[in-house]
Amino acid sequence: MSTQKRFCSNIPAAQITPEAVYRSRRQFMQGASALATAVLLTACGAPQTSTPPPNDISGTSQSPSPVPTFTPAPDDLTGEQEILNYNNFFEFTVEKEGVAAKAQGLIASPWEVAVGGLVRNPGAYDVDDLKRQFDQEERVYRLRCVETWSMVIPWLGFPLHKLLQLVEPLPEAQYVRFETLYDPEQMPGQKSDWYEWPYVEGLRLDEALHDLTLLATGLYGKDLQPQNGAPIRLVVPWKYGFKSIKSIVKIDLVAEQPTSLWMKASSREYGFYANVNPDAPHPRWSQATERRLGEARRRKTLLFNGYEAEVAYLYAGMDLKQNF
Ligand SMILES: Nc1nc2c(c(=O)[nH]1)N[C@H]1C(S)=C(S)[C@@H](COP(=O)(O)O)O[C@H]1N2
Ligand SMILES: [Mo]
Repeated sequence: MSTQKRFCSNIPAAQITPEAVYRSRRQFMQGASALATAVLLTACGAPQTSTPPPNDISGTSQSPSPVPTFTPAPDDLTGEQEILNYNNFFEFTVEKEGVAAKAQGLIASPWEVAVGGLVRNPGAYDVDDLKRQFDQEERVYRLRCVETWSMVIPWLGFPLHKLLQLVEPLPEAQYVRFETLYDPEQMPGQKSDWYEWPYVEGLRLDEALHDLTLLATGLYGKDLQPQNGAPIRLVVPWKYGFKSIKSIVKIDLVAEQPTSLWMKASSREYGFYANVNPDAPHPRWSQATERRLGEARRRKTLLFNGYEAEVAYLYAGMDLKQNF
C-alpha cells in the first residue's frame, strides 16, 4: 500500500505528495497499533540497514558506528503554510512573519557550493547536479528553535555524509565549517552590524557524518523556498535550529572548532554544541518546554529533541551542561 511506501527514505521527489495526503497518512499512523507501526518502519529495508556506517571514511572516528537510522518523528506534521511563513533568517529580517516576503527575490539558481579545506578532492558543486546525483530522500524531522518554538517538517534532501565522502576528508579534518551567502544587495539584513556576517556554523566531523544530518533541498515535496534556506541548507534535528544554517555557499573541513555567528554574538548564551537539552536552561529562559506551532498547550522538550537513541553515543562521557 502506498501509505507504507512513503515511510521509506528513498522516494523520488515526483512521488511526494501535498499536505492533504501527508495529513491522511498521519491519521492512518495514529490508528495503527504499535506493532503495525513497527512493521511499517522496518519495512523500508535497504535504505536503513545497507548503508555502510559513515563515520569511518576519514579514519578519525573514535566511537563505534551504529547502523544509520531514520526514524520519522511520531508527531503531527506542521502545516506547510506555517513552515513557509514563520521563519528565522536574519539576513532578511528579524521578524519571523516578514521573512517570506523579503526573501522572495533571492536568486537560488544557478547556485554553487564550494567544498574544500582539509580534503583530498576539493570541488565546486552545482546544486542542481547534486540533486540529480543523490537520491532526494524524504525525512520527517522535529525542528526545535532555541527560542522555544518547534515544528515537524517533511524535508527532502540527502545526508551530508554522501557529499563528504566525495571530497574525502584528510585525517587532520576534525570539524566542518559552513557559510551562508554574503550578498548585502540580496540580503539587506547583512547591512546591519548587529551580527558578524556571513552566517557561519559548524559541526564536529562525527556529527557531520551522522546519517541524520541532512542537506535539505526541499520540503513538502517541493524545492526549498528562499525563506527556508534555498537552494540548500543544513538540517541537524537534535540541535537547536540555529545550527541548521541556510543558503550554504561554502563547506570547509577544518582542524579547529569553528566559531559560529551565534558564539561571536554571545558566547555565554550560544555554545558550539547547541544540543537540545531541557535541563540546560538558556541564561534568559528555561528550555524545559516548547510551543509546537499549531498546538495550544506547551509540550515537554526532549533530550536531543527526541533523537537520544540515535545520537547519545556521540556525547558519551561529555558534560552536556558545560558543553552547551
Ligand atoms: N543563514 C541563516 N541560517 C539560519 C538562520 C539565519 O538567521 N540565517 N536562522 C536559524 C534559526 S534560529 C532557525 S530556528 C532555523 C529556522 O529555519 P526555518 O525558518 O526554515 O524554520 O534556521 C536557522 N538557520
Ligand atoms: Mo532558532
